[in-house]
Amino acid sequence: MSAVHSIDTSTEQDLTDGFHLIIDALKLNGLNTIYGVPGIPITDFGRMAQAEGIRVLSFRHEQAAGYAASIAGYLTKKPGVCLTVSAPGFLNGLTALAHATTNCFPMILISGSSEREIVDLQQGDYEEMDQLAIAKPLCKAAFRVLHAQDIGIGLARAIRAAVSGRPGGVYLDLPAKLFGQVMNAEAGRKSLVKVIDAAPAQIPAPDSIKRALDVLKSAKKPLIILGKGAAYAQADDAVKALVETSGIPFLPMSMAKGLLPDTHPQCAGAARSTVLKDSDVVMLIGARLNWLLSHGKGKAWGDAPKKFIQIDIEPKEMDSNVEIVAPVVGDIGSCVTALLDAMDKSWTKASADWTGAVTKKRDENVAKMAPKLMNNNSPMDYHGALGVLRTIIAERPDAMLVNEGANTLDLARGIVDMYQPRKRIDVGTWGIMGIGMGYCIAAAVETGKPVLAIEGDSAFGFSGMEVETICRYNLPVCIVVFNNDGIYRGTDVNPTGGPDVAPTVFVKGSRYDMMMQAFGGVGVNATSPDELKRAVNEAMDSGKPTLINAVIDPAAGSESGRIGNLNPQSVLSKKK
Ligand SMILES: Cc1ncc(C[n+]2csc(CCOP(=O)(O)OP(=O)(O)O)c2C)c(N)n1
Ligand SMILES: [Mg+2]
Repeated sequence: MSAVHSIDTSTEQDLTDGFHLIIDALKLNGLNTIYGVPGIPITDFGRMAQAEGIRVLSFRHEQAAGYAASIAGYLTKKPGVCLTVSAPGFLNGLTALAHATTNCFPMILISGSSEREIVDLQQGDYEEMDQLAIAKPLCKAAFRVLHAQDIGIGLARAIRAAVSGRPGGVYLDLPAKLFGQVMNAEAGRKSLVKVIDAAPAQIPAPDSIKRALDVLKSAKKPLIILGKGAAYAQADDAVKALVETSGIPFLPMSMAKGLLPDTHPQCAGAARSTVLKDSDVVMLIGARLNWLLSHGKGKAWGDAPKKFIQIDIEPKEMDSNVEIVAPVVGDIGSCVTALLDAMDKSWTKASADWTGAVTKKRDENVAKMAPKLMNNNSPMDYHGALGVLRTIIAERPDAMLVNEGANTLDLARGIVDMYQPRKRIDVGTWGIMGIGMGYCIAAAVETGKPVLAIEGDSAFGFSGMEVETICRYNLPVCIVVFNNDGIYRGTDVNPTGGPDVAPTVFVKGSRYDMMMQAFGGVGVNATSPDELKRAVNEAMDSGKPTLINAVIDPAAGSESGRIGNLNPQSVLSKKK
């Protein structure tokens, strides 16, 4: 037993405990919001944190709380904090921690855990689980604090690990006994650590900048791809200046939309396949050559030889899929600024031949799409409904947009233009369903802006119970459920003719709007684009929690949205 347990309680006013040291350590480091679910052993901790001025947002499921924390990290560059109970609560939060790590969002999952002595002997404690060991392979770092005097340093390590270098998820294991440990208050105060310069600038090597610019100068058809790492960096002015000084067309990845407006003359979003195929030098800024970019090779990239320049904070990212001829390793802000500084006034902008060809293609595609977006069909198709939402975002460019689903995701991404950085938050690197309501809550809490969520009916179901949370905290969230009676389409049939419906099909004619009404929010059933428009505008004006059941033609969608090609195929099933 350590000495801290033997202190005479007559000096109680000079004591502090684990509960308060954790709270003080969080506050000292500006971590003032906790997303979580209460229970043993962290219920009192949540109460005390609230009493001490931390905003403690209680969810209905830890996964949603975890997703909220992860996106809070993305939006603020400070780790989002998720708090859970042991074993099952921890596991529920762990998906979000892994998601944060995969997406490079800073997050700390704090879970209470059971008695170490019993867990380690596997003697069957309440919610027994070796959480630290389980978390380790799924996050960037994992720590356990056993003594009250180590809380300060433990949290400091967690914060640094989460935000420095490539950000990610960190697990912090706090055994039940820690919370009640007492120690001298003065010594406790001194044990706290305020993390200085948690994410230090990482300056790129001058050689790497020169090499990158040499490659860029040699390009006839250059392209810039902006990833969510570039959006995360909050180096918005520098990125804009680099794009505009270079005159190079840019392609925003999903969550980088709005870093420069989608309506920017150099935006090649609507000419994606052309620029991927025809470009000869591609500069990746905070974007990885993963599946979302077809690994930088194959059909999508065409036959013409390509050279890649990559700007990323993580050196291991270089050559991950194809050769990177000019790796630039450093934080996005420092790298982009260094490139700009080295591009003197004589910099020749990308050729008008190339930019003209890209603009022509883009304008053709936009013109082709335009009439589809104006239809007022009932039931709605995706284009009719999204045409309305596109206009609403154009009129309210500072609103946050949350998006998940398959067709609902892919079509919204293509149709709804974004105008400001970090306004679009979505399924991310994994294409994960279930981020929806957690993202809505964190977006509203962290930005104070109104939130519009565009949700597939399946996607919504993963976190739908959190509409109660949204109502409880009276958040300005308007959820539009694209209700096509199922996953991808609501028209599949059971080939056996048996009573079970097909695995992709839900109850027909469901009324998701009534879920919101159950908790005192506004529910609207919208069957035409006109009705949808009215309801969304009303919700965005009022700021009242609103759910709009947007009735979509069950036959309108396609298999897996835009990524049906990723479904495995067998020659056998084709023959049938
Ligand atoms: C956690 C998780 N589980 C399952 C999936 C597989 N999945 C991809 S999209 C999708 C739902 C698509 O249906 P919906 O949200 O209704 O969009 P729609 O295409 O019908 O518009 C599912 C279940 C996933 N991406 N993530
Ligand atoms: Mg659906």
